[in-house]
Amino acid sequence: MRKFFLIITTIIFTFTLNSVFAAEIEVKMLNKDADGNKMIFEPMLIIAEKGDTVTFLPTEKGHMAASIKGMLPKGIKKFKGKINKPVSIVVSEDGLYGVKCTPHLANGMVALIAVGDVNSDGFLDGVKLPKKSKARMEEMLAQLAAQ
Ligand SMILES: [Cu+2]
Repeated sequence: MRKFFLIITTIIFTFTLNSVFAAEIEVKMLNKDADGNKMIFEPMLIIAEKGDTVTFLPTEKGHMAASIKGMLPKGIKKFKGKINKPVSIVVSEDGLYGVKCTPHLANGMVALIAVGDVNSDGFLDGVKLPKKSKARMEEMLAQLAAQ
């Protein structure tokens, strides 16, 4: 019986710790960043821990955030925010999460969330992206690999 209570206490403690340490990460959706890059998420590459919440904020008008088909870890449901509305996602699985602003996908408005130990091999395989978005994705994957 004592052992049972010890296990329960440990479980509760672990959950509490996770909720205390889970971070809230904010990403701005911008027409232009300080460096003059247009139609951009800031930050574009988001390094998160499992359990964190990533919120995309409509800092400037005309943007939204949605998951990109085929670019989510297994077990993560697709998501889609509305234009000019914030949208949050809890990153509850390790892996890479591809995010887009649908109206500005052709302008390269994509973001990448990396959670835990990430293997980016083949991440872009079979995914159709406009040239600018693909270039930014490749740039971020290279940044990740260099870490
Ligand atoms: Cu946009």
